Amino acid sequence: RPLQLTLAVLKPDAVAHPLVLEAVHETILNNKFLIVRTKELMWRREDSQRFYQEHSGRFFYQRLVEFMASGPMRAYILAHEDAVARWRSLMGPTKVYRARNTAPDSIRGAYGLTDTRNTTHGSDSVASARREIALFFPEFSESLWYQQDEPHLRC
Ligand code: DAT
Ligand code: MG
Repeated sequence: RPLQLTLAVLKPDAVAHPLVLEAVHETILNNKFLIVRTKELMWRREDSQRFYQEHSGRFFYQRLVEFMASGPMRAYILAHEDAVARWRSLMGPTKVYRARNTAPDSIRGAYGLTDTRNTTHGSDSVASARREIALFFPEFSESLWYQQDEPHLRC
């Protein structure tokens, strides 16, 4: 069956804690994702503003932008038959108290610190994934990957 791509990001709070970084990486491996690309990077505030422009004007926007540019992150392009929904489900809800109460075993339920410092990002649709992968991995060609790699990787 065809593989879907998503963008997963370990946010600065996760990368700052080696055990959290390792645990989230293990979660990726244990859930049969293919790691298509991975890199560590740090953003400027402008990168962060552009990535979260859909939230500009919300009360948490400045806080979010500052936090995402506050330290190194680790980004992954993940492939899976149901990559977008599967990764969102492993992450758990956005807000930390909801995550802890309704999905304590999810990534955010287990490791999220606050509503802002919530450990991971995951694209919320195939269209978002395409846009977000291009922002984190400008050198990656999704169309070339679907032509040259995906046919050999799908089951
Ligand atoms: P998600 O990251 O689950 O896709 P989102 O796209 O609604 O959630 O928001 C992006 C990020 O913004 C989120 O990971 C953390 C921050 N955020 C969202 N809602 C928030 C809130 N009510 N208070 C503080 N930060 C919030
Ligand atoms: Mg989102």
